[in-house]
Amino acid sequence: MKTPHSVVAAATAAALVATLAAAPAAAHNTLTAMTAPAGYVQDLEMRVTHGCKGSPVNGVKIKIPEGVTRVSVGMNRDWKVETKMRKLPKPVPGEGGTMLTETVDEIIWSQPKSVIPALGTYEGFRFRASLPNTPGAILFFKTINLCEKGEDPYIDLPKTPLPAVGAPDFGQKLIDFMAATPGPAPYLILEKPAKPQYPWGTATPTPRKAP
Ligand SMILES: [Cu+2]
Repeated sequence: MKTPHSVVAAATAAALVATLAAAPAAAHNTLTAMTAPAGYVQDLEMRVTHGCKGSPVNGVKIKIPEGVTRVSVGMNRDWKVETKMRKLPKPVPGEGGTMLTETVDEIIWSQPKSVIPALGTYEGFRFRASLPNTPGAILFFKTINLCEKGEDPYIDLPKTPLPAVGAPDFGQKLIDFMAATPGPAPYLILEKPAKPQYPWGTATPTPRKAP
């Protein structure tokens, strides 16, 4: 027998499902993982799920948000990949003791071997980046799908800042934002890491002694 509490929970869950089904959020561009540990170098993937009002997708542009550096783009044999750079406000450490003065501003995939059909399938666009060490922050990766006819922009940001991650109304406010605009920018929530990314350290291993 259901307790009143579980009935309420079931009703709430049903209402949430109805909200998500009513909102086209499930069909928008989103990052495959919507959370990541703050400060990690993270593999990311932007998922493109449909074309522009029936027109197939033949290009994708992603704007890299402030604070995200050391971007590299996954090898892709089906698309031409280009990056645009921007100057950093101040240099940040790069690999091997170097300092970086600029970072990727935009990634552009174009000229596919074959287009993404307007409906019925999806494709992931992979890149990798160093995330800022700011647990609780939300990064927005503005993305535009370019189609044979028209474009489908996911560049809208919340009109009022979202409550802090973990606040009681955070989830609802996030759902409201996703439903309130035709093109919400894909987001990534930075979580406090449970452990360092490289708990064993990153020093070069000691070479083995010759036999
Ligand atoms: Cu959509």
